[in-house]
Amino acid sequence: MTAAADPAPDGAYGPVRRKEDARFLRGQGTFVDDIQRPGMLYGAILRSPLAHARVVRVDTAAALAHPRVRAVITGETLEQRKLAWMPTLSRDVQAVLATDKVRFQGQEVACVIADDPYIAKDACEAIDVEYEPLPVIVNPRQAVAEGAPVIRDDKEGQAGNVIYDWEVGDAEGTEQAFAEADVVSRLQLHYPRSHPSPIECCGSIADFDRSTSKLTVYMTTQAPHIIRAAVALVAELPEHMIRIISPDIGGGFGNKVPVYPGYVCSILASILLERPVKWIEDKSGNLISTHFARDVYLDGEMALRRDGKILAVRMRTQADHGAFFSDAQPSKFKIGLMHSAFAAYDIPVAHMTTRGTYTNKAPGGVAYRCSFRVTEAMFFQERMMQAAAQDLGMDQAAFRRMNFVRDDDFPHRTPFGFLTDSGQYGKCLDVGLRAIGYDDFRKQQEEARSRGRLLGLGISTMTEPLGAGNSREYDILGIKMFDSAELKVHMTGKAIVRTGARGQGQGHETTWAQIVSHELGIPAEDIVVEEGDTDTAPFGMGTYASRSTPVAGAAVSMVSRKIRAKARKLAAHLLEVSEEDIEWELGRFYVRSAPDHGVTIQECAMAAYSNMPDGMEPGLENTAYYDPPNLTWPFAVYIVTVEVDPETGVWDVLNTVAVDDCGVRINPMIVEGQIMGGLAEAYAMANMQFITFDAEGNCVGSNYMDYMLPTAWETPGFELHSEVVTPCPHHPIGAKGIGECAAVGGPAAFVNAVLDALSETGVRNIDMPLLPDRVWEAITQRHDVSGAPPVRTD
Ligand code: MCN
Ligand code: CUM
Repeated sequence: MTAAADPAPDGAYGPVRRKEDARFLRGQGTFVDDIQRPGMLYGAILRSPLAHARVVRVDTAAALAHPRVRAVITGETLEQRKLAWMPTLSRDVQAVLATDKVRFQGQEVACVIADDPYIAKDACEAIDVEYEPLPVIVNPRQAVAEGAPVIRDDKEGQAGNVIYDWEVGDAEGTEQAFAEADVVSRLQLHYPRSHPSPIECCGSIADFDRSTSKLTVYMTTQAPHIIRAAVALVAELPEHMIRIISPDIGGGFGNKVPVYPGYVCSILASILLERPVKWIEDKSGNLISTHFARDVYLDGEMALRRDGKILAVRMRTQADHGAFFSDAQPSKFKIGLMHSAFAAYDIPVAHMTTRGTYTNKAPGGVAYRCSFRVTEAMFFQERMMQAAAQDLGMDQAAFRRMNFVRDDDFPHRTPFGFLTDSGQYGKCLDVGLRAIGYDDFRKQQEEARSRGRLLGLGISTMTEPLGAGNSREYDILGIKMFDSAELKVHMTGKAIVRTGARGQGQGHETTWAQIVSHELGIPAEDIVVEEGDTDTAPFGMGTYASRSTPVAGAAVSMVSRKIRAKARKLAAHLLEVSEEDIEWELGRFYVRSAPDHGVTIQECAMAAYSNMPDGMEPGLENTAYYDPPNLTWPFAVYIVTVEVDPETGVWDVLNTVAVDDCGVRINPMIVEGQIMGGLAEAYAMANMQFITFDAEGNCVGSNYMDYMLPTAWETPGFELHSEVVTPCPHHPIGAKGIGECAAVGGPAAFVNAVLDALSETGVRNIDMPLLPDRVWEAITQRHDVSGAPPVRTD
C-alpha cells in the first residue's frame, strides 16, 4: 500500500470534543502517583547541593538506623553491581548515583527506600555526605578556557570539556557568496535555558515479580518502547520480561523522553527488595535536575544583495549540554535539527559550525516543544531576518516575502540540505498582515513615536520539520524512527486502536478515533484508543518532535485501509457480487448497479466472525508499520504588536495573530489548543521565564516564585487563523504536525516586536527573557543587553 492520499469521503474530521476530558475534568485520570500496589515502598532521592565536587564519603548509617527505612542505595552500592552508570540516548553515559564526583547541583547522590514517602525524604537528610568542592564551569566559554577543570574525567580519553565539533553545509561556497555580497548583516545572541515544567513531575513504580521474573514499571514516559530497550540494557533483563506502562501523563513537553536516575533507582530497588517501589519527583527536584532545553549561543551573518535578496547564511553555534550528553535526538545529528534553519527562504548556500560542551549544569538541550532544537534554529532565523531587513532599510514583511520559497518551487532543497515539499508562504503572510492591520499599524507607530510612545510590531515566519523520521536518516541509538498502529474491529463493529505513540495531553484518544472513523465510518465514540503499554501496543518510538500525527497517525489511517480492504471482500461475499462491483461510501459498501443494495461496515465486522467466505482467515484486525517518506513541513506566521513603556521597560502585548498551515486538520479545536498553548509558552519565554546559574553553579529559578509559569491572568489573547490549508503531499490524510509550531516560531515574534519598538535607539539585541530591567537598560543605555546577567551570591 502506498501513502498516496485516498479520496475517502469526508466524515469524521472536525472540532469534536476531547474524549479524554470526561475523566480529566472529573479528576478521574490515572497518573503514576495515583497507582497503588500491594506492599509498595517509597523512594526519595538525595541531591547534591554543590555543582562540582569530589565525593569523599557517603555515610548512610543514621538513615539506615530508622526502623522504617528498608534500604539506602548509593553510588558505591551500584558500582559493586556495575550499575552506577547508565547509557544516555546520545551514546554518552550518565551517573545513576554519583560515585567519584558530583557534576551539577541537584545530581542524584543516594536513594532511600522506606515504608512511606515522608520517612524516605527525612532519612535523606540523615545521610552525611562529605564533598570536596571543585572549580565550577557554568558556560561554554569557561568550558574551553585555558586550565579549565575536566568535568568528565570519568571518561577515558576525554581531555577537555568539548563533546563534539560538527559542521554542515558548504563552507567554500558560503565564503564565496559573502565575498560577493553588497551588505553583510550580523547577529549574536543567546537562547537561554528554559524548562518544560509539566504540571506532573516525573515518577515511576517498579514492580518486580520474582515468581515470573517479570518487571512491570509504571512510568511517566513519552516513549515507553525506547525506555524498555534502555531498561533491558541497564537491568540486563530480556525485553519480554519488561513491561513499561505509561498511564495518563500530566504534560510532557519533552521533559519525559529521557531516562532518569529516579526511574532506574526504583527499578533496582524493586529487584533488590522484591517489593513494588514508587518514586515521585518533587517540583524543585524537577526544576533543578530534569532535562532542560536550549542554552545555545548563536552567532551568524547573512550575505545580502542591495535589493534584499539573501545570498548566503553563516551560523556558529555553541551548545551547553550540562554534565552529561543525554539529549534524545537522531544519532546522525549532533545538534538536533538546528540546520533546519532558513528552510522557508530561497537561499543558495549556507554553512554552520557547532560545538557542544560539558558544563556543571543539569544535562539537557533537547527538550521542551522543540522538535530537536528547531526552536533555536527558528528563533535565530527570524531574529536574523529582522536585523537584516533593518540593515537594508527594507520593510519587514516585504523582505520576507521577497525571499520566501515560492508555491511552485516545491520540492525545495533548503540551504542545509533538507527537502521541503509544500506550502503557501506568501498567502499565509497576507492573511496575517491583513489580520493585524499592518499598514495602519505602521502609521500609528509613526504617529505614536512623535508623541514619545513606543509601539512595535514583530513578525516571525517559518517552516519547521516535524515528524521524524524516515528510517533511512533518523534513528535513536540505532533504532529506526517509524511508527505503528494496530486496529481490532470487534464483531459488533466497535473497535480498539493502539499505537506506538504516547500522548501527554495532545488528545490522541480523540484524533486517532476520528481518523479511523474517517476511513471506516465507524462512529468515533465506538472506538477506544489505547497507548503506552509495551505489552499491548505495537512497537513505536513514542511522542515527541510532533511526530504522532505525521507517523503514528499515518499508521492509523493505513491500518484502517487494510481493514477496509478486507471488509470489502466480506461485503462482496454478503452481497453475492464480485469485489469489482462493490462501491464504498463512508461506513457502507454497496453494489454499483444497485446502490440500495448494501451492507454497513458493522455488518461486515459481524460477518468476519460469523459468516466469512470459504478460505478467508476469520477476524477483522491488522497492524500497520509506517515509515514516512519525509518529514512534514507545516508553515506559520506569527505577528505581535506591543507597546513598551519607556519609563519602566515594561511591555504589553496589544495583539497577536497566528496563521498556521498544518495541512489537513483532523480536529481543528485540538489544533487551536496546541497553538494557544504554544503561544502562551512562547510569550512566557520571551517575557518572564528565567532559569539561570550563579558563578558557583547554583540554579537560580528552582521554584515557581523565581521561574514564572504564566496563568490565564498573565497571558494575552491570541487571534488564530486557519484558512490556509496545504495538504502534505506524502501523508495519507494530508496532515502535518502542529504540536510544537507556536512554541518554536512564537518567541521571535514577541522579541522582534519589542526590538522594533526600540528601533530608534539602535539596540540590536536583548536576550530573552525581556524582563523590564533589561528593556529599560537597553532604552536608557542604548546598548544591547546580552546573556544572562551575572547573579551575585556574596
Ligand atoms: N492534529 C490535528 N491535525 C493536524 C495535526 C495535529 O488534529 N494536522 C492533532 C493531533 O492528532 C494531536 C494533536 O493535534 O491530537 C498534536 O499532534 P502532533 O502535531 O502530531 O503532535 P504530537 O501528538 O506528536 O505531540 C507532541 C508535541 C510535542 S513534541 C510537545 S513537546 C508537546 C506538544 O505536542 N507537548 C505537549 N503539545 C503538548 N500538549 C499538551 N497538552 N501537553 C504536552 O505535554
Ligand atoms: Cu523537543 S520536546 Mo517534544 O519533541 O516532546
